[in-house]
Amino acid sequence: GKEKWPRGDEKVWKDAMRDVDKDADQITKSFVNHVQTSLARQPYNLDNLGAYQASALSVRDNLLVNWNETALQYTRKAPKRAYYLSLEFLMGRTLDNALLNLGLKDEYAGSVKKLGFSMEDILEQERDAALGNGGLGRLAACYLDSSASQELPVWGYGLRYKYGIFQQLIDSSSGNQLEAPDPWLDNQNPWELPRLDVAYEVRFYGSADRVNDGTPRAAWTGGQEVLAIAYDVMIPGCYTKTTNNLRLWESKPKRGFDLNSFNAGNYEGAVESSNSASAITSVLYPNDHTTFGKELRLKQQYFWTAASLADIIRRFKNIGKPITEFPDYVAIQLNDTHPTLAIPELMRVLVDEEDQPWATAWQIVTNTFFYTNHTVLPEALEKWPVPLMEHVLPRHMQIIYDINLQFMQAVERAFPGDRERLGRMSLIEEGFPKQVRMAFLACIGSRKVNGVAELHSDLVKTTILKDFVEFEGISKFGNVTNGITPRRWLDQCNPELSALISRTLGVDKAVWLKDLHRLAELLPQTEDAKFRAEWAAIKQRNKERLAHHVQTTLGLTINTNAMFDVQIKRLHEYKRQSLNILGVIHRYLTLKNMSAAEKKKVNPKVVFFAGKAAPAYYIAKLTIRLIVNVARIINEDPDTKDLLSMYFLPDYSVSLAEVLIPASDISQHISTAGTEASGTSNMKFCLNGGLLLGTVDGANIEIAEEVGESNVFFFGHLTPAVEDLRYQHAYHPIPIEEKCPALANVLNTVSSGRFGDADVYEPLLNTIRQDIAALAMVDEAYLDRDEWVKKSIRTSAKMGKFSSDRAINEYAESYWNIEAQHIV
Ligand code: HBZ
Repeated sequence: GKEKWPRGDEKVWKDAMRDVDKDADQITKSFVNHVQTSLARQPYNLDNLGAYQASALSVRDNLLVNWNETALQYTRKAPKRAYYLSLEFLMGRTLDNALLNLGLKDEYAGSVKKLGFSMEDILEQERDAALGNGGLGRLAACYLDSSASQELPVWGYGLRYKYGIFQQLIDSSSGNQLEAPDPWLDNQNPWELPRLDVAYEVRFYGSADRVNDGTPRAAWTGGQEVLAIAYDVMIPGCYTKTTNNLRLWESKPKRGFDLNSFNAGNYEGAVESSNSASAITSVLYPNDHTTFGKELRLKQQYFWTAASLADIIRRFKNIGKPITEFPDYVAIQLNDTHPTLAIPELMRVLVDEEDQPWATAWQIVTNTFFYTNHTVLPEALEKWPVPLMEHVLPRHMQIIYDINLQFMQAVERAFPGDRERLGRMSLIEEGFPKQVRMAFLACIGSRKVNGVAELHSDLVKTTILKDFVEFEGISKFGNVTNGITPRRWLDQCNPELSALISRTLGVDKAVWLKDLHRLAELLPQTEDAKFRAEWAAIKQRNKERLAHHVQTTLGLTINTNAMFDVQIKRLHEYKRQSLNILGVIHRYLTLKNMSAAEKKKVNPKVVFFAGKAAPAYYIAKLTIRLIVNVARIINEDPDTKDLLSMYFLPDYSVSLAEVLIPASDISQHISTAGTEASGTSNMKFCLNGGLLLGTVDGANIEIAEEVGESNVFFFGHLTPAVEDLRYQHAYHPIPIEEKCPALANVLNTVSSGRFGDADVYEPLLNTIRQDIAALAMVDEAYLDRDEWVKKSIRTSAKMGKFSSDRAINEYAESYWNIEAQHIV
């Protein structure tokens, strides 16, 4: 039928527009006001996107009050603050989170309903802020949420990329991944406040000349100067006034264009420098766990660290304390080595601009920074070629050489004559070209260093930073096991489960969402059949919600009576999606050989994959292609399709995760032992009552410790065994036909070309080991549904440890030495 305009109750619209009804609720008034004034639109042509924008602007007004108050009180009280420097913040959507944190979700839902809209439709309009690749970027977002919720004075600093992580498309004929840009700012972003008044100049190239006046000073001149402009994003805490800030920098040319070239008629030359300045923050690099040594990436890193430090120093100076007290007021957390240039940059500012002696400056630096390592994979450790550094950042290269000289002398004093050790520990790796080892610089320039799960932190201490532990002492090296925010990853993504938990615990969600250990009070309920039925019914409805989403977005019909088996993460060899896919093929071939009677005993299963491959990562892209093409055959096969199907959901994102995670019965975290530093989606699945199929790696180990080994499905080697196999050449493979004929059959089937491309997939077939048995155990366990639901409840109930509130409090207390500030 024809749509009626305005939507909703005409009188409500009119009263709010004319402001005649003085009692009309504030939310409705502010929504309507934004429609008229901010958006300059009329009620009769307002669509869902407009309604989203009006809601966002109205919610933003609420946040701004708290945000201003928070900033004011931090300035007045001048407590020590912490700054989280991260090149990535994978925030996802904001509106729902802001509404829940403000406690206004029901009120807003009521208002927009009267005006003819549904909150659900409005929420769907928002584009994800996808300024990150994966776990590292999402962790930064969870930590901002927890900092504000714990009332901690923590600000984030990052880059305002014009384009976030690429959009992933799957080519329908080949099954290959295609990449498209993510123009996330095209619809305007109501959540950011441009601060054109907050701007810093950042220099590149030029030359650095020592002053030679008996001080260590140098003058850095010439080259290119660009402007960093601040954009602020409000970070509300959960049920608190505290609203922190995430400051993102945009690069701009210092002048519109070069007047000399312009006047000489060289118009292209005139805009060239302007384009090169804007290019710095144009796009997020889509590589995780590889480094490319690209000049633009180096410029991003320096641009961001220089602007952030200048801003932090200016704020510190407003307190009026001597610069030597900097570390008493400022802690800076380095999220991986990406911001390591902040170390030589602070040295440069202290020595060249503040005229501090070298030793004083180094003392300040090493009491200010903290470094978190997120990987021990050698290919992921950042190294910058010395010639590139000398070209782009000549003064910083001098400073790094000076730091290294002093450092090498100290190592020599501690281990006289140990030349090999000096070579191993030098900040400069010999070779053609020489390279700067950023993890070593981050380590020696920081107060403390930590890994992100117990096993990973042990590996950091015993492998990549072993020499540094011997030199600097073990107490500098710690662990902070990662966490996730239960606000987004339970309350927001699984509202029914959240409501059941609140009812069962007999408290408002505000209580347990900020004290997640209280979930343990659910444990006695495992024996209550009625509770189990409710728990299982919610899982079922979440599966139907996912199926509905896939139906409407992809047009695919999913069997919701099946077990949902989910693996969603970046595509990477070490994460072994290949192992999962081969397990699926094995199941397919087994089903093909079964009699009708045998098939009756099999529980149906749907396997979901999602994740992006770095655009230049050949094997990762090949894995996607294999998944898509195997799915095509399996999902069409009348012999098996009721019992097994498989889907690759394109364009994985935070928003898609919010639909997938609550729907999972079992999820796969099957990295080679010792390679996945922590993993964080493993925590999200378990919090939502999904069981875990995993290897003895990362945070899987600590999850198993909490929930009990009988509630998780573990398989594979332990880390030391993997290390032995890999490094002591102790691995003598037994022919696969002898060890496992069924597996041999799987491998042979892929090689045979049954799914196309006979030999293209060969490189993939090497990683498969022995998860077939673990999959069989999962199937068997799922047959006893009552026991399965008990495992599900026990898992969720024991996830208290993995709240990012716990993690952020560990950083605040044991690392940054900052205190909560209650905003009144
Ligand atoms: O950080 C991940 C780890 O792989 C994962 O185990 C851990 O849970 C998570 C949070 O600590 N690391 C990443 O996500 N790393 C990156 O995304 C990355 C991005 C750019 C790089 C290197 C790595 O240059």
